[in-house]
Amino acid sequence: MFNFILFGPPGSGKGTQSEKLIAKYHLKHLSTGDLLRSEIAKKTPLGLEAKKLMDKGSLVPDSVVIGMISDMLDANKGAAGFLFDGFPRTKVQSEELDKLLHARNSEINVVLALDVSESELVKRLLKRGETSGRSDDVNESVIRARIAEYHKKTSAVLEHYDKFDKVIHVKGEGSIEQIFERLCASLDQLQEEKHN
Ligand code: B4P
Repeated sequence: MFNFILFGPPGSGKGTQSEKLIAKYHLKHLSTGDLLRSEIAKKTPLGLEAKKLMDKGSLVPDSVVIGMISDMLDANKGAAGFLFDGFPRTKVQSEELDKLLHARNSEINVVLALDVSESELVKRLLKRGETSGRSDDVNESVIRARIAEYHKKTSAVLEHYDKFDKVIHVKGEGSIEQIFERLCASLDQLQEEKHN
């Protein structure tokens, strides 16, 4: 099994690159953002609660997303591996993910971290907000709140995986294709090392 986390601040291109990476590497894509938006669209009690937090730029509670990921791991037992997109987003989520994978005789092989400047993040998200219908993208103050939440809580995920020497930084600016090639180069090298 080959599992990795595509990591980065809001708007760094995690969702965009995940679509391309799962097609190439045949992995199961687990995006907590997509799972939450699907709950919102279905107007479930969980979705209605999550929407209030997401609209403010806050993270939803750890227990909610950990439960979702645990269910998805159980529902996809035959997967060749998982691409985690937007999860984990806190130190607690990282520790719980490690436990969930360990219980399934697996682990995170690598964390690919997309590095993008704050001005570029804000520009991309405001642009997406013009067409996406996502309420967390239309307002610059909500976008800035999401970035602040990232610095406060999510950057700890990198420190966690750095301890195990599992983090590779990838330049997340340039064309979508250029960034995809950089990510593939890191993954191909790792998979080659794993097989030797
Ligand atoms: P997510 O759905 O994870 O989304 P994101 O952080 O906004 O974006 P992503 O990095 O995927 O950006 P994208 O590729 O789309 O989170 C949304 C919310 O859900 C969070 O704020 C939080 O409230 C909640 N949530 C999710 N997971 C959670 C968790 N684990 N715990 C707690 N709460 C959680 O790219 C953005 C835009 O840039 C797109 O329009 C794209 O076209 C454009 N773009 C991409 N690459 C580009 C490039 N190279 N050049 C120019 N534009 C580019």
